[in-house]
Amino acid sequence: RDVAIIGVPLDLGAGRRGVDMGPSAIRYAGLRERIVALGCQVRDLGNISVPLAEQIEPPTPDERLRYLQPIAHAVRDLAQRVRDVVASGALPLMLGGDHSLSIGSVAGVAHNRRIGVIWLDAHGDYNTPETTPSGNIHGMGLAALTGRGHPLLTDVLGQMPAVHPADVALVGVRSLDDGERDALRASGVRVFTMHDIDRRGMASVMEEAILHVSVNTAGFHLSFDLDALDPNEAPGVGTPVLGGMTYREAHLAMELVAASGRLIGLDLVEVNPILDERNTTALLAVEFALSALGKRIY
Ligand code: DIR
Ligand code: MN
Ligand code: MN
Ligand code: MN
Repeated sequence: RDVAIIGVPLDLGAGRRGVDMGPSAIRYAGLRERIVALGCQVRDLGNISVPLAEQIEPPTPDERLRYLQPIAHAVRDLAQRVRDVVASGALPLMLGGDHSLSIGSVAGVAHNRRIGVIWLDAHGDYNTPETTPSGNIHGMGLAALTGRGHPLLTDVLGQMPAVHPADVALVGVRSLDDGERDALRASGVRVFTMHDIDRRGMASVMEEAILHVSVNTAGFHLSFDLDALDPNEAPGVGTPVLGGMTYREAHLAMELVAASGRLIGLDLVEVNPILDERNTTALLAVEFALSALGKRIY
């Protein structure tokens, strides 16, 4: 299997600075060598070029869509790169960066075909400019991909929506804004909260999620926000929420992803080295990537 790594040092979509250093931290944790050790051919395509908050003036022309223009530009760039990677037969692996980058990665993977999406997250990322409490675009990514939000975000590669809500599963949720919850309920997205994981166990939840996103699709993209994990295990994230997945649960989820044989793209996002402890969260991100790509101990 061929893997192409793309870094997206974007923090304009998040409320806190620092996730722009996520790609470096994940690379430093040994990502490339360790994927090579699995027997994959790996190309690191470097980073997408993204402006710094300090370079942009005025910072917020629209308080409900902070940094819309530079984010729209970055996700378009990314989507084109990802589309080319997919055409070359490789699996694109994105390193973030805030979760708004997935608007580009998923649009690229979904280009000219029907795909499923599994969105692992403490949050729904289903806000629109009308419902957002923060104006942060990283809280709007999944909504944009299913056709809700500003046209610069919903129509990245000329396919609207990039993904059908019925082909999406959201797993690990435990923090939703009020308007976001209503939109999600009406959307047709399949939602598995931490409550479902507690009651049913991760294996049952992930098996259903994988089946849901695999029916009549070319495969699924996994967008992994590291804040899906419990902050006690993954402290290096900008918006921690108590009550998250354990390392064991997330690891099992990745092994089920690998076993499905249907993974066609992977994002590892929201790693914030400023808030991390000795690169713990980046190291976890690498572990999860390896398991999702088929690493086995026996
Ligand atoms: C909150 C936080 N729902 C917002 N969102 C996210 O600002 O829209 N944090 N995604 O990671
Ligand atoms: Mn997210
Ligand atoms: Mn999140
Ligand atoms: Mn379905």
